[in-house]
Amino acid sequence: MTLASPVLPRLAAASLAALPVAVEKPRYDRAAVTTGIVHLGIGAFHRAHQAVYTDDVLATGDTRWGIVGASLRSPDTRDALNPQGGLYTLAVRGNEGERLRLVGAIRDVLVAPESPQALLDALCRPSVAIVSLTVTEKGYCHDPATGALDERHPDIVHDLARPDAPRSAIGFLVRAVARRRELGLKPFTVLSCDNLPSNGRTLHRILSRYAALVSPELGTFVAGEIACPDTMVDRIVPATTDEDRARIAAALGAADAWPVVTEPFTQWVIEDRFASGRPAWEAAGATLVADVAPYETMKLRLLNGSHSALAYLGYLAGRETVAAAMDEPGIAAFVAALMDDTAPTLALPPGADVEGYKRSLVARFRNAALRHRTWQIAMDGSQKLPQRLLATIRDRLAKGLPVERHALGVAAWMRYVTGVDEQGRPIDLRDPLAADLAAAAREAGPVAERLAPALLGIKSIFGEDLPADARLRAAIVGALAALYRQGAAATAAAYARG
Ligand code: CS2
Repeated sequence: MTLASPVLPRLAAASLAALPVAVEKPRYDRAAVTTGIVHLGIGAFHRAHQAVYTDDVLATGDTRWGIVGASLRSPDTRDALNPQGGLYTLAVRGNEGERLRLVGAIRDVLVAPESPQALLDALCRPSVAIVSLTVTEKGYCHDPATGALDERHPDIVHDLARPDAPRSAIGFLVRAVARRRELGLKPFTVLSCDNLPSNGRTLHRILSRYAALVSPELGTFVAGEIACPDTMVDRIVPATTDEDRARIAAALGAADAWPVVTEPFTQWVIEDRFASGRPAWEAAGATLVADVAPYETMKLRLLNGSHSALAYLGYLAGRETVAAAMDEPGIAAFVAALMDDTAPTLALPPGADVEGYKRSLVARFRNAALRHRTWQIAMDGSQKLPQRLLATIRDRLAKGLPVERHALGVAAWMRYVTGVDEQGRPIDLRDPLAADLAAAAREAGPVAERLAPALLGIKSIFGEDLPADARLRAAIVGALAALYRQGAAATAAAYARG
């Protein structure tokens, strides 16, 4: 990690008062804050979303909800944040410029692989009432098509053999649940904040199954006693760049090793089902409801579905960012048409204005102050397609509606995972199934009639039903052939029209 400037002092709690007045600072006594939340996967998204809602709650005077974060892989976030006393800058960028705010909700960051025991100890603190997670889709060690625990996942195999020194979020959670029970502590609520369908229910199923593999009795306890509310989380948070670091350091007059950059929009819908209390996140703008499903489906299919289509088509068309992809008229028209095709599959949340929602998504995608790389969103497609595009395809097939546009989204992913772009340059493919995808692509070659069925045959993505559907197969082969023939920009334009 390179600091923005060797001459500026490092951001620190002691020098908060010296920062420019325009920079918003924590409005509470950080020394009075205690730990109520442990967060697994303390990346940029958590720091731009849940940590900010919690920071607002701390400012209301309820100081029980400080966050201890944990990285399950690398020490980078700990090395950036701990020397700053957990403080970091949130840079909100929209048409009206950039607003800077220092967030103080994070008290400490742990690095799980360096000391699994330190994280287990944190999870077993009596004051901890909530363990939240942003570990990305692949962090659930599940089969994306069915949502079930992948019992052959190397981390799961490892954690079942070494339950005292887990690697996966699942292994840590179940070990901590068991230990708290032995200690007579109240159970924590487990709050998934990832873009999975029915994220809480899915996690509950995975945890219960894993616990049952540890012991049938623990399985029954987890299934019966551990609350995993569903959530819908929404805020666009591109990876921080060195340019962001330099600009923010200059504005602060202090070097922040890892600021986070985001958009003005933020939304959090939470199922109100907590075992041991929760922060009054509604005071910070969150919506607490009895049923998250309609909010989540609308967001996953309209926002994330469009995002993935934009990522693959945009990348193939040589567009580096989402905003640049939206500047390609054919791609922008295609995304609008894709959303029109998605809308009839949604059971809308109460009072939803789907036309307004679609318009707001277009405006958010066009936010050129965010450099959200198409390559970033293209990552881990095998884990994302089922809930973003395939669920919509299933619903449209069941209603007898055409699936050509969603099939183009899938075909663009297929074209992308061949690992070679339209100019013949290699693509840096990141996906837990990268090896399988590359093997399928190598075997089939760049021929739509062979490549489409080869990839469609991957059951953990497409299940048993989709590969067997002749309409879908034909639609994907047709879209893929068009991508090879005329490229992503022209194909998107043609599919937007008809
Ligand atoms: C994006 C999401 O990277 C991705 O896959 O689609 O991270 C998206 O920006 C967020 O879900 C927005 O809430």
